[in-house]
Amino acid sequence: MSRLTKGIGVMVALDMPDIESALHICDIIEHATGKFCVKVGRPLEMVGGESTIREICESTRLPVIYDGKIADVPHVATAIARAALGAGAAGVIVHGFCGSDVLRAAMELSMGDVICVVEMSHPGGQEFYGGASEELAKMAGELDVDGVVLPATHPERIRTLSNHLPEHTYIISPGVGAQGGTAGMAIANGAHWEVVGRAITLSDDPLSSAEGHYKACIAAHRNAGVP
Ligand code: NUP
Repeated sequence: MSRLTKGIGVMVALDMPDIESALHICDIIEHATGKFCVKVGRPLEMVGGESTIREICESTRLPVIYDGKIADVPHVATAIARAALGAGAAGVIVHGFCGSDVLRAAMELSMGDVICVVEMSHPGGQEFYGGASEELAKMAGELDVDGVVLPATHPERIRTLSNHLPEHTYIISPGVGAQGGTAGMAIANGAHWEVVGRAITLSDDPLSSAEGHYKACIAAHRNAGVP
């Protein structure tokens, strides 16, 4: 499976606890106008583990990211990452706070993208990350991870923290819609992929919601003149 690219797009978060609904959303998103990928979260993974990730990957042409928010010692972290990437995921999300050896071990698999959580989007994400995220961003940049997670709920943090990243690192940004982030704001502040879950998957019309979010991202990118 091809890795993610840096261009502007929407990553649709699949957190529903059943495969049929997830496949249905994938089918809709495949036919949407715009640049999209999907993200398999833990609630969906809990349904059938590795075989759920494999089924999603084999059923869609969209790139699939596994959001296990892997947070463990290197040999366990790599076992999880290996399973997800071996099942066809284009990349895995790994917590940065476990340290550089965990990220390095996942990168050494060379099986897909490694995306490092640098700062989280929920209110509690500000309690501890505030003091650590600059260091986490520097570490992610020095390791040259493929991508990082920065919060769409605090777009100004994207602008600040991206200063520590190499030019080619992509930024994915959750928190748009249900968590209060405005569509396009993360992109306007330097993100490349806005992560949108419930605002699309629970919408009465997921297709137009997805296309609307994509259009907002493109418009924000054009207006902001960010690279
Ligand atoms: O900091 C993070 N915040 C966050 O919401 C890091 C994440 N990976 N996510 C994920 O993004 C979360 O697990 C969910 O899959 C998605 C947001 O979904 P929603 O709030 O748009 O429904």
